[in-house]
Amino acid sequence: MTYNGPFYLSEDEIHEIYFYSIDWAGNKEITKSIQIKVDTLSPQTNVIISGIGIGGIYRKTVYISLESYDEHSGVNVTLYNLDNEGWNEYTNQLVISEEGSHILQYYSIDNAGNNETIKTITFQISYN
Ligand SMILES: [Ca+2]
Repeated sequence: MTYNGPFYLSEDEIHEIYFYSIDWAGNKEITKSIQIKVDTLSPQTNVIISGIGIGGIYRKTVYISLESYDEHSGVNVTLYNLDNEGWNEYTNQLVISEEGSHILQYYSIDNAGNNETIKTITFQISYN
């Protein structure tokens, strides 16, 4: 194809573009290529909560894992905010043993800068 001006890549995938120029004398430049990743999809984060209890009320320590997945560009970071103490980067399983009601918010950002909508779960720890 002859280049006529800017063009759009809208499909979510890795695009490989090959290009070269030819001068008036017919000399062809070496073919070059660039890779362009298009990613419009937000990541998905799932919460895995484990502990002893039923119906969101736990009798002992609660363990929370956040598993994230992203199509195309991959997950850059997963963030969580436990009991409104502020946003932190998720790296390891969360261990919560303080009695009372808890609220956990979480979401991920992919390598293209797409933010997942913040998700929220609530649970309670009661030793009695
Ligand atoms: Ca994505």
